[in-house]
Amino acid sequence: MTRLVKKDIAAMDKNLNHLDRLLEAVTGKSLLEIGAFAMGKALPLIPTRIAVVPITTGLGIIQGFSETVTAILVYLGADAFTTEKTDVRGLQEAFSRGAEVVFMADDQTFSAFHFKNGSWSDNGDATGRGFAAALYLAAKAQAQMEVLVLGAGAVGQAAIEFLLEKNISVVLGEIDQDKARACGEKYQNIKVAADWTAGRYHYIVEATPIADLIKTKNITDQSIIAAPGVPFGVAPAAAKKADQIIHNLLELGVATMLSAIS
Ligand code: 2YH
Repeated sequence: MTRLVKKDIAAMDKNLNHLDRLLEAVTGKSLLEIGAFAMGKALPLIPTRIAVVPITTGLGIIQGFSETVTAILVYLGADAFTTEKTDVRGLQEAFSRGAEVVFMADDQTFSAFHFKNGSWSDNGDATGRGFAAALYLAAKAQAQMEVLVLGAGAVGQAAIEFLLEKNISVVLGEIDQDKARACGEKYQNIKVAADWTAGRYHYIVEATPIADLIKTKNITDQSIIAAPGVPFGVAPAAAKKADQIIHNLLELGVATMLSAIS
């Protein structure tokens, strides 16, 4: 799993409005509306007080990570703050300042927990659903649409689940044969592609950790690609050729997590 670095999140808080307008232009919905749609939630969400707790374990704090998550939540209308203390002291601070929800991430997992209503959300799941929802909206839910999901990890599987719930045909592209077989058995209504590279797919979710995986020959000029993968999985020339690219590193995942726990 790829860990975000400081430069991934630098200036993210200042670009939220720009990203929101961009998403609206492509999908017809705002960041929060996509997140709510991904989770089948109605807006406005039930208000709650949220703390984001920095976690020092493993490789430690990513400078600006918690503050950026807080900025995204505040942008989305939530009452959110970053705790001054970290780890268990940070949790104490969260509760002593009246938080009902805690967002926190270590090197593997980024989760949100609602300690009052008992719900919780994993960033990988939320990201997969959020990007699949954005793609579905951008494609205007074309009848007969078929989506190529690249990657059978947590993000890819969550995307598959969302698309199957919407009765969309899913084709999985996964380089690891064992993973591909296991995923094909888990979701019996999907096809597993023997070769996805011929460029016949208009709608793609790129959920692998492979940089520049998608090349120009793999897509059409009508392709819409939702690319939550880190690093970015679309080669520069392919990104230019595609009709639309939906890509952001944290924002849509956080919006979907907020919707999930509300
Ligand atoms: O970036 C990450 C992991 N790759 C989890 C991603 C889950 N999809 N973690 C962030 C670590 C943050 C750090 N512990 C902090 O600053 O609190």
